[in-house]
Amino acid sequence: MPVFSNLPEYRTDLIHKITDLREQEVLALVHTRLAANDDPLNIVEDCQEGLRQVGERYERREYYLSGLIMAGEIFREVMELLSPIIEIKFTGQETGTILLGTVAGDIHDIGKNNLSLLLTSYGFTVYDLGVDVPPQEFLNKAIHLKPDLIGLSGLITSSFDSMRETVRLLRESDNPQVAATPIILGGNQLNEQVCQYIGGDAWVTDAMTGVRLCQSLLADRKPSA
Ligand code: B12
Repeated sequence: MPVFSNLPEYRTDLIHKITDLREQEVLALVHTRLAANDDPLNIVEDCQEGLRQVGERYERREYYLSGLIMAGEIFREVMELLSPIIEIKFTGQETGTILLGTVAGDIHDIGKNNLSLLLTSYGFTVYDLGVDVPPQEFLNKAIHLKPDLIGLSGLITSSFDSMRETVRLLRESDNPQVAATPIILGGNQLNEQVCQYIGGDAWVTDAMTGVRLCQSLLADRKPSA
């Protein structure tokens, strides 16, 4: 996790504007940073930190649910500006396929969509099942598609049990290829202990690390020449 207190002012400025839900100021600042050729991934990272702080205000009851909704909407608008640039800037020739979805009971999809955008830009084929995906649906699609990797997204504590159940079902599949498919977990609330509880192969809290992980897992699976 980056140390945000060490960031330059123009970056903490965006974080604060997101945290304060200043929609128009956020969008103006994003335009300014893009015009100055800033890395779009830095902008995503700053937004993610801003959203995390919105979540903290919600926990402290300084914001209501509407605050979370507003924050999500601001980020969606930011991503509308960033997506075309990310698609051009980040390209790759990966040939792997990944089955992706937000697990049952959880409707958070901003982070999952970011990951999907980056993976697609790098050349991966992404099958996105959407949100609130039951374990059985992951299994059915995995049997049908035989992906190289499976990615489970979950942002709320209760999604850990959905992730665990999904992993169990996949691992116990009669289909040996599906049972052996690496499963990556993603979401801001994850840590090593939670990953072990769920039974995933790896976990990440940001999309770019997720892409690198997918690349290295695929390299491990491909037979060496
Ligand atoms: C926006 C938001 C919402 C929006 C979501 C809109 C949407 N379309 O997604 C709405 C308003 C719908 C919402 C609803 C709720 N929310 Co909410 N929400 C948030 C908030 C503020 C931001 C989440 C976000 O988008 N972050 C930005 C993205 C970019 O980050 P990310 O999701 O972590 O994703 C990154 C990585 O994790 C990774 N990644 C993500 N998925 C995957 C998957 C794979 C395979 C990989 C490799 C990587 C990867 O890549 C992403 C990009 O870098 C968080 C606060 C926080 N700390 O995150 C709370 C938060 C997650 N919500 C919370 C809560 C409590 C709720 C509600 C229960 C509120 C309520 N009373 O109804 C509901 C739950 C609804 C449900 N059943 O799912 C809590 C969860 C607490 C907990 N421990 O369970 C949080 C943490 C806020 C808080 N601090 O209290 N929420």
